Amino acid sequence: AVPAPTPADKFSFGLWTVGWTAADPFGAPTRPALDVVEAVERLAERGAWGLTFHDDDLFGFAPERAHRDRQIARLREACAATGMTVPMITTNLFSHPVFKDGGFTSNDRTVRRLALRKVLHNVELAAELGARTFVLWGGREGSEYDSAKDVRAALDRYREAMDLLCGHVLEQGHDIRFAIEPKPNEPRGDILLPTVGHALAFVERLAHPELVGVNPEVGHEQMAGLNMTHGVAQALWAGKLFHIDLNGQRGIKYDQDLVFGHGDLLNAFSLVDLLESAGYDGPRHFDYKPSRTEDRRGVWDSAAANMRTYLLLRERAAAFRADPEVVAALEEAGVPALSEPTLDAGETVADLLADPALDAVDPDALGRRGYGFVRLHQLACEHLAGAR
Ligand code: GLO
Ligand code: NI
Ligand code: NI
Ligand code: NI
Repeated sequence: AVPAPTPADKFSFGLWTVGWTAADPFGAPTRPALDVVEAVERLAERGAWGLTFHDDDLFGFAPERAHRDRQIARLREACAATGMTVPMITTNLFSHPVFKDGGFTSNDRTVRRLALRKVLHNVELAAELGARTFVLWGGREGSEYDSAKDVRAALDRYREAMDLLCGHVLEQGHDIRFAIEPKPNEPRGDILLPTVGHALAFVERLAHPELVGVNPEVGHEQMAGLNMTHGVAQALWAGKLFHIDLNGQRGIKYDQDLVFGHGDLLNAFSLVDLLESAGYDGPRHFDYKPSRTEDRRGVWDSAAANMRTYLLLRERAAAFRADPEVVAALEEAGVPALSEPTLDAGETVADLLADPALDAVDPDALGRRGYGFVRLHQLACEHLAGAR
């Protein structure tokens, strides 16, 4: 039986995901617009915990004051009635033509100032709604032509923007942290901060690195041919996994935004295993798109599918970890042994260089060691396939 999602699982969805009307570069929308109240109600019925949104998703670009207030009030009422939360919000710096060369890093200074003002307004909204995480996806920060962007200057401007935002949040006393969402390309030919690793390195150069982490997305790492689980592990290691975008992607191609697990299922399995065993307690946020072929029912079926897949993988990962054969195979593979420091406590370089035990080692014999990784992985596959 598939476990039923509950708010304790902390599943959240972007309003732009279930609300996507499925217009793509080659075709018109296939579904009508979705109202925010319906989104909150339908998601709550299915056991979700949170709704996230871009400013433009809820009240459009440059809204009339009354319309903006009304939409925020309707969202608040729907949340109060259903128990749904708004754990994260984000700003759209990519749809309007003004941002065609970027927001924080547009070559046009006035555009950069407009972008900053738009984000500052939405940071205030985040604080009002009690959202603890503010995601920044710089989809238009980048270029198609190397000569068109001074990347070092662009990174200076990116840093300037982040330092300003962090300074503002500290000054206002808001309980908000920023999470940068890397993506290698699409819509720009090359996007700045293309992978988790690039973003982590950037964060260390900021004035307030403690306020900035990452929001890795499954499909974005996989579009770059990278291993999402490894990227997330490094983010956790750095204390920087502030948020996560779960979805599915099949290889190096356009951004598919499939349901979580509908791409590389084995990588999804190791990702859930990692999140659960590392004690990640942030939102499990789905950033997917109900495929263009789907009608309203398909939208809600696909929303539920994300949560079902996560919960099934969580169950399968727990069974994998509890299986004595797996425990033995992990031991044989040396997986737990990697946690032991390579030098003894207090051991020096001189001690290591003079270690008689190392003189006695036969490297050829050591080189014949089998690690049993394939057998271990097969055990994972069998658990995933429900055979154990
Ligand atoms: C697009 C991104 C986008 C972000 C969103 C949150 O590929 O995944 O959906 O997650 O703008 O800032
Ligand atoms: Ni994405
Ligand atoms: Ni995507
Ligand atoms: Ni995303």
